[in-house]
Amino acid sequence: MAFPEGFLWGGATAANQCEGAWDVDGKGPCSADFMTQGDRSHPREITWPERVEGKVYPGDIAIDHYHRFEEDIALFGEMGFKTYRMSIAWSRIFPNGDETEPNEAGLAHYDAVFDCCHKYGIEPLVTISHYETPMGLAKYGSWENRKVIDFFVHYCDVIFRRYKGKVHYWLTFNEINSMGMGMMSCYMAGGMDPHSTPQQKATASYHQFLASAKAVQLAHQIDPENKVGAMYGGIFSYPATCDPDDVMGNYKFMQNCFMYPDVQCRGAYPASALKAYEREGIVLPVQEGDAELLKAGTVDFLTYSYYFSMVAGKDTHFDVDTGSPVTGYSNPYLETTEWGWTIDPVGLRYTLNLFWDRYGLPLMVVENGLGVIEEPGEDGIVHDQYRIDYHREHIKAMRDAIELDGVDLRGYTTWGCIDIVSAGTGEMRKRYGFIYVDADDSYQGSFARTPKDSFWWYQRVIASNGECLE
Ligand code: BGP
Repeated sequence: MAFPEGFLWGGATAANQCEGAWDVDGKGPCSADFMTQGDRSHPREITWPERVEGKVYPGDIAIDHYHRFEEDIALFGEMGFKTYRMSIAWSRIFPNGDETEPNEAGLAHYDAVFDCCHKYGIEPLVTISHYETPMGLAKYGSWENRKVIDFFVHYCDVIFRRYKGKVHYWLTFNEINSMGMGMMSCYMAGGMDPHSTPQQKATASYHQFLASAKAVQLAHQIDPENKVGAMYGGIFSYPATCDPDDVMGNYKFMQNCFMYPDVQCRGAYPASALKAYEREGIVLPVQEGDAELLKAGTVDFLTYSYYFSMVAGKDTHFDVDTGSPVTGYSNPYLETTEWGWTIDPVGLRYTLNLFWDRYGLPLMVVENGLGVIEEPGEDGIVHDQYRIDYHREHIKAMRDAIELDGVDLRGYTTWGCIDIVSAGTGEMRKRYGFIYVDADDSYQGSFARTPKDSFWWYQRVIASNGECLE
């Protein structure tokens, strides 16, 4: 059998994209609550500090998972999930982020969620911060301020103690490299002002690294059974050609992206990143003891999202205004989704090898999936053979990485295992799920849940531990 016994098959969501109930039971406003709905041609707007009358904020209702989690988790159980990757909305526990006492209603909610998971034999895999920073922290400058580390660690301390024995797998920051990317990304990744400068983003990342390192140590102290992982947002690229300048351009691009897992997995900034900061005049706010802390707080495992691969080369650069990578190339060998994302299962095997060779840490693929516009057929069912094909090829790539390459891969959680709101565009109609949710982009509908064809297929995959892929 290629997949090891105990392989963690499952699915993934994030609180702000599925829960709704944005102001219920004492929850405070988080970054996602100020992001309007967009679509492929209109980016989402960030309206912080206001919520503008008449605009749609998709996270307000989302798929109402907050009130329907029992039904949803029962369906995950029916599929045979071994794990459910989800996030705790920080502002349900600390409404403004900086309180001393947690909000009991928020804590009780996740007690019920975790109990429900265990009822179905599902091990929760919890992201502590997934694009939902309490906006009460904006008055401090959010992650630019070192104080925010203490608020985050206090939040961790509370949830590690409260859920001891119920949760064993934690991820500190979703796609931690988002902080260094574009305007929307740094807001999503940490409630930062979208116009933050490269210096501000580098400072914020530095603080997130320290916070993550402290969280790792604390999790181990509170429960030696705890395992804490890093989560990298899957940016990977191939060289545009074998022109050495393209190969070098691609390498520099990847080096830049890998700074994030390097710090979390190796406990220090790579020399290339420090040199780049020096050239750009960026100064990290280093204090005594920080280097030791980063070393002592390396993660137990590395996870990442994988949707597509990119191409980079001598013309690749980071846009100076937005910080977004401009790779400047496309890949003629790959098809793309309706949202222009390349479909590249071989790239998944490639990246698993890359990370295994680079860090030698256990790996999990915690996001992978196909976002499409789809409607139920006349029989009321979504017949999503394309999604089955997509996942089958990616599972084969993981199988090859394990069986042929010896990669230590421990789990696979597909993104949006139930239809949820898209993070990038805010659309509901960009659907990834094995379960169809009857809600449209205006959040109208019955919200009924119906298994798609892929639901029964994934059930067979899990039951056979990845042997049966048809
Ligand atoms: C990742 C995020 C998720 C998620 C996914 C799919 O970057 O961690 O939150 O939503 O991408 O992206 P989208 O929702 O934009 O299709």
